[in-house]
Amino acid sequence: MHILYSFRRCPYAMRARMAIVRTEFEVEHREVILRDRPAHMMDISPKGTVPVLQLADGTVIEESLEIMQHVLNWTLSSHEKEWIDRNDNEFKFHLDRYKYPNRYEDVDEIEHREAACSFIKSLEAELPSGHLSDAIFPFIRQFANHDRDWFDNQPWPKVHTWLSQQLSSEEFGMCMKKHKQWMPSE
Ligand SMILES: N[C@@H](CCC(=O)N[C@@H](CS)C(=O)NCC(=O)O)C(=O)O
Repeated sequence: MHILYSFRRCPYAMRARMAIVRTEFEVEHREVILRDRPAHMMDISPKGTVPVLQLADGTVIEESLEIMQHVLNWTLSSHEKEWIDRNDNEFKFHLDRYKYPNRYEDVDEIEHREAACSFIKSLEAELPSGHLSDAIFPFIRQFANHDRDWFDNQPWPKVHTWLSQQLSSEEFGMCMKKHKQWMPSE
């Protein structure tokens, strides 16, 4: 059996789980609490981030995008790479500083919210679809949830519809199923 170490609210883990749900790839789901990471997970992936997929043959895949690519048999086009690169670097940088300004020195959360908007405006002009959409929407969900009233009042009708379609999908519901913390004795 393949093993997936995951954390429910992590957007990287969400994108990996979306790929798994879409393909009915079977895994043993091991829910992780980040401050109490299982020794086996740390042994196979010392960098300590989730998600981590260990295939039945022992191969370890410890990057969410690589998990998606493996599960979906997905080869990224250069266009998809550019989008994901912007999401994972530019947008995530501003998202973290908007959500958690106290974790950084001299950070103005509103400036970072403004900077993050440039990515959302690009999405509004060209919505992603398919696997690319699954790779990106968990991060937009986080951004939206931080101040839902503000987000809902922005002039982004296409992004609003796209996000709510993703969030109300059966697949997302499956991917957000609750699991209790995995214990090595299980
Ligand atoms: N590049 C990694 C990033 C994964 C990541 O940063 N996950 C966060 C949770 S959302 C994590 O495990 N953080 C734990 C830590 O940094 O100690 C991926 O795409 O899988």
